[in-house]
Amino acid sequence: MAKIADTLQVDYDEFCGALAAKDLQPLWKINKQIMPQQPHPKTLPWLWNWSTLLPLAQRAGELITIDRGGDRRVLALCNPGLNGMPYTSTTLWGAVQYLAPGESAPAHRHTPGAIRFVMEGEGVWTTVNGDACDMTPGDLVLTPNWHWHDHTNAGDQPMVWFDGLDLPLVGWMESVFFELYPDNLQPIDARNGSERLYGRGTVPTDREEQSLHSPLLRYPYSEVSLQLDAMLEETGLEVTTLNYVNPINGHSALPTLGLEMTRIREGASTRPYRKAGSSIVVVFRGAGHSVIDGQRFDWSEHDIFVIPSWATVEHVASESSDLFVTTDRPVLQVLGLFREEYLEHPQKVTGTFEPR
Ligand code: 1HN
Repeated sequence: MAKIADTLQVDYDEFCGALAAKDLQPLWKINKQIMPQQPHPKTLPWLWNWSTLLPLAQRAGELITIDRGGDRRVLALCNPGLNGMPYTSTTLWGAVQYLAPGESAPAHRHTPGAIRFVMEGEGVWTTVNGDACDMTPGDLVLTPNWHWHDHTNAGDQPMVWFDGLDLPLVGWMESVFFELYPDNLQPIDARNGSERLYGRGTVPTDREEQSLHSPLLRYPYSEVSLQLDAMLEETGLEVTTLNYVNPINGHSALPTLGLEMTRIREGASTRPYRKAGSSIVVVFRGAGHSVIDGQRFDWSEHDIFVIPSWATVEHVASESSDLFVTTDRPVLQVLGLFREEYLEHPQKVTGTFEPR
């Protein structure tokens, strides 16, 4: 802060009061806070155990019906660093959603873009602008911004999936719009239609498909898993990551969300790494732990954890593991804000996270 001569202190204090009264703030008092040398995220590294999430999602299934108004049976993963905001990080919404057999979640659309990543269950589809996308465990379904979407469970077991949205980011930009579909559900005009047209690596030439999002809406785990096997085999490495991309141009499948799957072989670990922007990690398969800024987070199947911006992270798999990761990376990249680095030395573990 600028030095003030003692004799002027009284004048200076009065001046600061005058500024505040006129809704002004002097940069010299706040510059350290608003312009730190590197990010100081409010987002805390945090973890939600599946053994906690599942019974509460089931209980919600007993207590809350889905009809107009209730809309979606969703439990938001609220980061305790964000003052009660229902957000997982400053930019990302993460939640689990529970849909019982015979239920439908009504059609609507909104400007935040969303993804569904199936954790448990069978017999559900999400209809996205008329295309019914089947959901089985490990599948990714996109609902790009302003696309109509509804969910139907025609099976005989409940389904639980992970919802990832760019909602906090769109909220900070004060650009959230929402609309209910006039009917409960949209008419279905195709089944896995986007996959039949775009899921083969070859793409149709008879249409203008230059949108910001992928025309492919469903990325089945069966294919992803085969590809991860091939990648590990081909490289001889113990860790590999694939990106879910738009098959036309190779860009991220959604413009605001980075979507990845990392497979780590049993006993292997990742190098210490940090990047600008936050990540939500869904442990789809396996067990292990991650060290995030010196704190150890133990995880097993279907646990979900969040990595804040610029936090150093190392993953260690005690079993062969698949980590599904949602990030804000494409936003940072397109704005020229993305940074990443690998660190030379493993972190010292200074504590272990105790889940609530
Ligand atoms: C939403 O529309 C869904 O469509 C899930 O399943 C989670 C969280 C916030 C706002 C809208 C869905 C949501 C959401």
